[in-house]
Amino acid sequence: MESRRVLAAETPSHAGGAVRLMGWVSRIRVLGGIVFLELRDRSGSVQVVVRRGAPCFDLARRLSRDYVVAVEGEVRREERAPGGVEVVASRVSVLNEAEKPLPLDYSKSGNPLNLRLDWRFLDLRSPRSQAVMRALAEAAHAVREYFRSQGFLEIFTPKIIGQASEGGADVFPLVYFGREAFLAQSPQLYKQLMMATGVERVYEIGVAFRAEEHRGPRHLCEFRSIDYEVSFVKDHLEVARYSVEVVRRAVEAVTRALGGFGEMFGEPPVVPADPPVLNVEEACRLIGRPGCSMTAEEEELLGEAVRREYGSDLVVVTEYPWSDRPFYTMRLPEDLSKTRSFDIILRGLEVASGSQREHRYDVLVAQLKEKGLDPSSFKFYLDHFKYGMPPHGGAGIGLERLVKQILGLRNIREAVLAPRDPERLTP
Ligand code: AMO
Repeated sequence: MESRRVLAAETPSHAGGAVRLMGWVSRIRVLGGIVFLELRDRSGSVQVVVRRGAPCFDLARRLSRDYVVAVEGEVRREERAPGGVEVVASRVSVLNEAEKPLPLDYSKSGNPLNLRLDWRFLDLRSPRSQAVMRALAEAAHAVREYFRSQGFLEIFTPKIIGQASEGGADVFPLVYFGREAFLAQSPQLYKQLMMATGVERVYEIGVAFRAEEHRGPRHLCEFRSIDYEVSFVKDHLEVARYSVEVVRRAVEAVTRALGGFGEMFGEPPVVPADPPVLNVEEACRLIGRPGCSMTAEEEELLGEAVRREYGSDLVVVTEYPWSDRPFYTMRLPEDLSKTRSFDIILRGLEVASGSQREHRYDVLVAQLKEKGLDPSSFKFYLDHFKYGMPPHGGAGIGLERLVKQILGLRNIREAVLAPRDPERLTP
């Protein structure tokens, strides 16, 4: 008997030989004198049969779903079995039991999302939820590869910070040895700080915290943000190109890893290398709402219109009003009411937001004041702009939002291991 563990997906290559498998019982049927087990491990599943007369027959009959077992046996070709082989067991041992019934029948679709999230570890045993976790990992991996290939340095910025980077309202305060501190809403100030060091190109995939009272399907209080910052950019359009490429690479990687989308998810989004770019006014006209402010509903309408008009699921929207953007955003020199900013709308939802930054010290101080912020509390940040800060820009892309949109998930909570929202702090 071979003692090395073989994975379910490897069994066909062991046809005629002996194997040792370990995993979960994902199905069990007792038909006359035969017990059929479906054994699942990280690679997939394989059929195991236990015949009456085998020493482990009585034990196998008493197994139930989600028991953790080890099986030893011989691999036989069997046309009727999934994968074309089955393992005829000579030995079955129970590594751990599972209580019955399971609090969540994860083999069924249509379980309420809240129940799935309450029993997340069970939910994550389902092939669909495992595919979502895989998609997150593949997307993050592809993004890292992309940035590395473009000469970006990966950075690791602090998540406990002294001042709000995106404005005050959405920030989680905490007590830091008797002083007020916050959980970082984004690495914004730190990625800009790196531009003052001469590195020129940085990125981070890190956690970001938002104390937003949103309970809808698009927001989390803790999400993963893909951030980058790049020096010597001409304008926000040049900055946006990196975001488009990030989305393209993520779509490609996820599509490849999931082997197409099959029955689990709809079609992957269509993301051309050169997607449509519209300023806010043009976007509003396209959806027949001149003067609109690109609310979530208007983004959805825009998603549909762009698909119709340009055959693209991605659109870059530019020149958001100064009143809607943070203090660090550069304004259009010819019209100070607008900014050199952009959002990336994928299938009708914002997945990225960025801009060229204001790098001129005096203008930056004036912009802080205009936003009602106190420049003295931003001294550490402002200092970087006094001693040789190059022109630069960057963006933030929400990893969960991106995966939600790529897979066409209804709720962002499906695209995160353990969502944090105003109600949920466990698991
Ligand atoms: P912004 O606040 O628009 O920009 O965030 C950037 C991207 O992060 C994602 N995102 C969220 N995802 C889930 N839940 C949330 N509550 C949430 N909030 C934001 C979205 C969004 O497009 N510092 C700027 C970026 C920059 O200019 O570089 C920023 O944080 O996908």
